[in-house]
Amino acid sequence: MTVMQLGVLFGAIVLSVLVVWFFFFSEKTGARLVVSSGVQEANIVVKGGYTPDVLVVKAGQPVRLNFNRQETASCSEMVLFPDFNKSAKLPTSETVSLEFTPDKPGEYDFQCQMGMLHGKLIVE
Ligand SMILES: [Cu+2]
Repeated sequence: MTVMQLGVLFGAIVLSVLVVWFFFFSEKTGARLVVSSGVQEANIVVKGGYTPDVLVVKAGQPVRLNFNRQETASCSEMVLFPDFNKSAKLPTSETVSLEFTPDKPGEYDFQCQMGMLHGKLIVE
């Protein structure tokens, strides 16, 4: 192997370690939302649960959550944010956006209408 090949190999190993670390790390701490033009936005897949199910946002900035329900089970056809008085019907295979601005830091649960699926919004 040349020095060049070794360098590439080493780079690839470092990169995969970082990727693995990122996934494990982000799973524990929740997905931090991407801020684009002042709106904190996240795409959430609804399928037997919410993915991601922990969202970390900043207080005082608008949040936009795009729910995409990929199942027909009636359990998940509504999503509720009781603390923000927000709810939405989620038709299968459609993306439904919920927008609100959390102004107080804290932990807020969201759930399906029966309270069987759970997620958490952490406002910092
Ligand atoms: Cu349910």
